[in-house]
Amino acid sequence: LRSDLWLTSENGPRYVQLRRRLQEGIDTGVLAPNSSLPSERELVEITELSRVTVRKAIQELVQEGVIEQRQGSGSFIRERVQRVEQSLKHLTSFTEDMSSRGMETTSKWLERGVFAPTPEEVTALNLSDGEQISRIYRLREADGRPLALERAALPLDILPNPIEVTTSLYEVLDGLGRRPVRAVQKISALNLAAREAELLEVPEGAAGLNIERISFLKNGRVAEMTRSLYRGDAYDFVAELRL
Ligand code: 16G
Repeated sequence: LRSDLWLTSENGPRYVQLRRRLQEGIDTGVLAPNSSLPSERELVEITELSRVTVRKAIQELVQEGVIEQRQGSGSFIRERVQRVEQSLKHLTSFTEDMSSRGMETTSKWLERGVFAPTPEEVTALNLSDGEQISRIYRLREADGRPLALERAALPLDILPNPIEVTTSLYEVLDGLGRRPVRAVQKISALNLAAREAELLEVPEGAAGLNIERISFLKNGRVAEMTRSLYRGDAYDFVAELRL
């Protein structure tokens, strides 16, 4: 890490160079997951950079979720999640997506019941004044690791009793003969707010994907509007394009 060995030959601010050096150490396994990072003071001594520079490099790595600061015991290299490659071709459920990868789905329930819709749900689901919806809000985990927060709204004639959903929503809809056959999905980027970040076990402000799915039955009736927040460090969405 000695800065006289690298500082002069590289471009960019010093904290960026240091961050790059630390990232390289992590990528090559010199700094292993769960091991502790040298303290700020030690890094200042080794690199002979200023405390401000060292702190800034560390802050950025914390922000990116590469390292984690634990109260009173310093900074640690976070274990990296295995990224999930998700095709944007088929209308599948979370449970199906995970089981096709040999992973088991579990959910932590945040809300499940009949509630008033949000204004955007009223529009998306073509609801009439005062009409309520079945709400399903859960933290979705694969092999025990949190990957997404999903808040679904369904018209009551599509899903009259949300309590019936104990594992897979699409399985329940299938049983009712109302499995969606088509969906429109919109994906945008966002920084996760404190509460969502905590549930997804990433630092506040970490990158997330905001995915909105509106799905339809065979007869064209809208079946579901689901807003999902996916961990940005866990997903690659893949679409095949043809001329
Ligand atoms: C997927 C869908 C979500 C659907 C859920 C059903 C996305 C972005 N969203 O997560 O709209 O409600 O699957 O999953 O893919 P389940 O049948 O496992 O409950």
